[in-house]
Amino acid sequence: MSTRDRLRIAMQKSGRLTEPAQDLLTRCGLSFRQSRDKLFCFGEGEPVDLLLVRDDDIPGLIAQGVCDLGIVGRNVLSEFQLTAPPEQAELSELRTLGFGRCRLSIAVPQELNYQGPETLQGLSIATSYPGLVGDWLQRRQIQAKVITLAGSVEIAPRLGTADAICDLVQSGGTLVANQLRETDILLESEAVLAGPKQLPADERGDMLELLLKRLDGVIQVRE
Ligand code: PRT
Ligand code: ZN
Repeated sequence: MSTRDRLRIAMQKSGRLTEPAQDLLTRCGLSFRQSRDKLFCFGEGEPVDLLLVRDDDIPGLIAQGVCDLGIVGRNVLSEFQLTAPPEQAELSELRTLGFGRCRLSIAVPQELNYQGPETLQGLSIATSYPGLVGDWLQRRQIQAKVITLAGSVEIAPRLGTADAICDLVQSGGTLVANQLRETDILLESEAVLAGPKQLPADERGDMLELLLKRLDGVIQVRE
């Protein structure tokens, strides 16, 4: 574990979680001076800095000790916990944050006669979450081929590259537009504050405790 006296929080640089995460930190009384390259934001007042990165990189940065905390979707955190080497996967959800709500679901072509997860036996499923899908299939003892795609998962069935998909769903509009039907929910997701199982025991730990207290106040007010 590196020795630093300032707390470092990783959050999404640009995407769905960026604005609500920034808003949350502001409500916790934190303010940041934006650096020119916009990757690192120095905290004014409190000893808390920000690292702005792709959401997928956040769990790894915490696991490596580059950052102390991260604001990230449970979907990304859970996938990391299932696929990272065991010594790196030791992360936990310190708080749920109440934004970025969505679900990770299986969806199949509307015309498929779906009669439950066993219908997926022998079929192929396109997803960006091979760890979560593999785990879900294994628990049900279903053998299906998991095809990992980085994006545009929802068009895979129409392209003929997969029989079904597993992707994030919010309104369901994307599924309907692609003639797909949601069948099973694997994970209910929202943004979470992620951290290591072992919290830092130095000054960073004190700041972290203070931040969690403020966060609880902010979350309570909103509920
Ligand atoms: O560049 P970077 O890697 O950081 O960004 P990203 O493109 O991977 O992430 P981004 O900004 O799209 O999403 C960040 C996080 O927001 C996700 O990891 C989820 O935790 C959360 N979130 C909440 C969502 C959605 N809702 C969502 N609807 N992430 C993605 N979607 C997509 C989904 O993949 C599908 O394509 O929206 C489409 C479905 O939406 P509906 O409303 O049509 O059902
Ligand atoms: Zn991403």
